[in-house]
Formats: sequence, structure tokens, C-alpha cells
Amino acid sequence: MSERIANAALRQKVMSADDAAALIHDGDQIGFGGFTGSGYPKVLPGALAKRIQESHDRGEKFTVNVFTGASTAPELDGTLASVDGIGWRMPYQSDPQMRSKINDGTSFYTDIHLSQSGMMVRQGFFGKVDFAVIEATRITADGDVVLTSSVGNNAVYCDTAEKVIIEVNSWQSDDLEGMHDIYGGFALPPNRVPIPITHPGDRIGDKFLHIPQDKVAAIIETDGPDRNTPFKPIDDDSRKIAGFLLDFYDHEVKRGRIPKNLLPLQSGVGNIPNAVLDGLLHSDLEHLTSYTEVIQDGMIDLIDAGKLDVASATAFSLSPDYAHKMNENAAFYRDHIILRPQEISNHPEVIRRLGVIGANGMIEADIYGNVNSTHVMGSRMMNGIGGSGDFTRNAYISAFVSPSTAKGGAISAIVPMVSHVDHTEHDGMVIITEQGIADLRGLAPRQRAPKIIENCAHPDYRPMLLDYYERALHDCKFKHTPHLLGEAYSWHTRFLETGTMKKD
Ligand code: 0RQ
Repeated sequence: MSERIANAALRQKVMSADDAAALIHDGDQIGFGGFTGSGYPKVLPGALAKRIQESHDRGEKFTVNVFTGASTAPELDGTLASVDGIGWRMPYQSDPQMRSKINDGTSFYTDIHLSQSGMMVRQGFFGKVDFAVIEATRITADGDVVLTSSVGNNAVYCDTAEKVIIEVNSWQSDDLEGMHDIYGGFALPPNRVPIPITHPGDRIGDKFLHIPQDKVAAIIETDGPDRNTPFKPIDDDSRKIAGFLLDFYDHEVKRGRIPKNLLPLQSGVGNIPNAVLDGLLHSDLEHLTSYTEVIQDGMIDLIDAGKLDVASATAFSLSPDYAHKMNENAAFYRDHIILRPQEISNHPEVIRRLGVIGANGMIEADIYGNVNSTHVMGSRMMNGIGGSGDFTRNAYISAFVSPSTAKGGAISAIVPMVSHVDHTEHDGMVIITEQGIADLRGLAPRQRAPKIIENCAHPDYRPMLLDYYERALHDCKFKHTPHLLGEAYSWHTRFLETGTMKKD
């Protein structure tokens, strides 16, 4: 048996994934570990999916409600969704099978801010949690748990669940011990206290997760990697967008509005944020810090280059090569990286206090600066709001970045009116596409529209957008935010009917 379970009493609870899955029943609510494909349980979900399928084959109903940190992987969301095993799920997800079950109406999905997901569970808003299923790299002789590549909502689920199942994964580095900072100071109103973080590098909690031993129902030994998808090579558009963002930071430094080493950086995951990190690597900026939710490859490069002093997050989202590097060198990286519960990594109070500079992806923005991050054509769920709302509303400066078109140019990312609103015109401050940048701070709606159209829309769509805006200005009775309401939405209808937003 693995040396990674040093506690004698907990060793007695080791069993197979099938035996552990047998403890779970129809209708149970399960809080799973896992955030952006890191630190999720690898085998219990598959065993549970098998059990669910066997029940369905017998004509019996069996679904579970799934809570996570954020997105997981095919071994969790994918396997449970593929057997129609998820009745209801929250929060962020990005698995193709999960997404299709949400969009075909099989599973309910409640998309909430990542900072609030755990808090709402603590508040009892979603009822009782039957099981927490988390991943550990080690259990100490005292029974303390060393988490792996994400913290997410693990502490919430273990605090609130009736029973806990722990997967001890020997693929994860033993040296992750000391990287986590598990804050235990949560209380419900009226007893909340300030969160004592004044610098991204502050440690305010414990390196271990403490779980009462009598709650532990099963321990499963595993040895498998995280999802770890490789990043695409940085394309020209991403490089251009990153260039505009970095020039903007430089402009803000010159104006004396942010310090020379910037303010703590937050970035969403994906190609454009990775290009931004690459741009920072090749800049002369030094002593950078990050207060974000996900550590991706580019941040590891910045740490290696001695440019990033400290990064605070709740999870890794690394390519296979970088995950390997992390496993080999976790003892070095833990001096520069802190993994916190997502209640803390995304906490509005801390984001506002530190003056985080945020940059997130979007699906579309409208000519007045409202942003849709989640719904394709207004009704098909893509991933979810994730942490973009936590950071956008509370950041010192918040930007949205996106190519100006999608689907080979058939869709404009700048539209008259977004088909779904995640971030209102009151939240985001800057919009950037490969065409340029629109700094919206201090601008009224009628000052924003021409700027967004001229600076950010693709040239193919600029005349159509300008035509819309000018007619709205002329024909709409109200001049604060002029709209031709029926026509604004027809952009999306036109795409659904003809496959392009362009008029023939
Ligand atoms: O789909 O791959 O099928 O072609 O959306 O688009 O351009 O690859 O960009 O990966 O950065 O995703 C908003 C989804 C952007 C992401 C979103 C289609 C496009 C493609 C992906 P295909 P790109 P990205 C920290 C912060 C919310 C969560 C968040 C997201 C696919 O950034 O989920 O910010 N954000 N979290 O073709 C139709 C449009 C479209 C479109 C793009 N206008 N219409 N389809 N697509 N624009 C991270 C966490 O919270 C964990």
C-alpha cells in the first residue's frame, strides 16, 4: 500500500473505486475537487458512472447533483454526463459532453460566480452535501491532507459534506506540500471578519486540509495525470491583442496611474492570456506579481526568468511538459506560488484591495460595452462565467480581449446588442481585439459606440455597425443609449438562419 497514507486509521479505509462508488445513491449531492482540469478525482467518477449506467439498464432512475471548483476533465464531467448521470451542476464547466447535456436539456446548470459558489454551499442555499470527493497527494501521520494541483472548493465541500472520499494520487508531486494556503476563517454573516491579505504573497492559513477522520468514508489510491492540455502556438491575432494590452499598461504607468512593476495581474486561461504572459516575458518589466485563479505555462516562464516574484491562484492549468516540470521542481515553485481556496483567490474584497488588473476573454461585446462571456447566439451555453465576473467588477482596471470575429469571419464579436449579458457596461473598462483598443473609462454610451466600432470591430462589419448606430441615433426616441431593438437582435437570428451575420 502507498507510503503516501501515513495515518494508520485512515489506511484501514482504503478500498477500490467500485466499492467507494457503491456508497453513493440516486439524488446524492456531491462536491468534487477540481479546477480547470487540475486536482480532480480521477477514478471514483468513472466507477460511479458505471453504477449509474447499470441502474439505468435496469430501468431505475439514478442521477447525482455535481458541485465542483470549476471545469474538470473527461474522467469526471465527461464520464458522468455520458451516462446522463448529472441532474444538476454548478459552477463553471467546459467539458464537451457536459456542455452538450446542458444544451440538449438533459442536465440543469446553474452558472454562478466562482467566488460565490462555495459561500452559497456554506450558507446552505443548495441543500445538504452528501459527499465530498477530493484528490490528495499525501495524508500525514496525523491524518492531515496535502492537496494536489488545485484547492478550489475542496475545503468547503469537506467542511459541509456528511462523508468524504479521498483519492490519493501518487502521480502528483509530494513536494506540493507547503504550496497550499487553506484559510479557515470563514463565518457566516453577521460574524464575517476581514480577510487579512494586503499583498499577493501573504499566507493566512494552513498548508494542510483538516478533515475529521470519522467523516472519511473511503480512500482510493490512484496514479494518473491531470487533464494538462497543450497550448496552441501563439497566433498573430493573439500576439496583436497582447501587444495592445501591454502598450496600454505602459501608457498607464507613464500617466502615473499604476506602479512601474504594474499591479497584481489576473488573466483568464487560453491563447490570448498566454500571449500576454509571453509579452511580459520579453518586456523589461520586473518584480511582477499575480493575484489570479489559474497558473498557466506563461507564469512558470516568468518565475523561471526571475520576473514574477509571486503568483497567487487556486489551481494550475498547465500543458503536459509544464506539468512535468512542476512535478520535478515543486519544492522550488512553492516559494513563488500560493494555491488558495477559490473563496479567497477570487474574493471581491481582496481583488479590490490589491488593485488587481484583470484581462478576460469574451464571446461578444456590444457597441456600448456590455459583454457576453457565456452564451452563443443568446441561448447555447459555452462554459460559464467562471471567475470573469469576480475579477471584472472588482478590478482596478478590467479589460476584455477577443478576436474581432469568430467562425472564420461569419460572426462579428462586436454586435449592436449582446444576446446575453454577463458583464454590464458598468463593469468592463477596456475592450481589445486584434483591430485595436477602446478605452471606455469615463465615456458615455454615445461616446463609446463610435470608439468601439472604429477601434475594435472587424472592417467587414464596421459599415454595418455604423449604419445601425446612425439609424438608432436618428430613429430611437431616447438618446442616452440609442437602440433599434428588433433589429439589434436580428444579427444573431441572421446567423442562425443563414450561417453568417453578414447581409447578402
Ligand atoms: O469555438 O473552438 O468551436 O471554434 O468560442 O473561443 O476564440 O478560442 O477563445 O478559448 O478564450 O474562449 C469567452 C468562451 C472564449 C472563454 C470564452 C467560439 C469560438 C470557439 C472559444 P470553437 P476562442 P477562448 C478565468 C476567467 C468565461 C470564463 C472566464 C470563457 C470558442 O474566455 O469561457 O473568463 N470565458 N474565466 O469559435 C459564437 C461568438 C464567439 C464564438 C468565440 N461571438 N459567437 N462563437 N466563439 N466567440 C478562467 C476560469 O474562470 C476558470
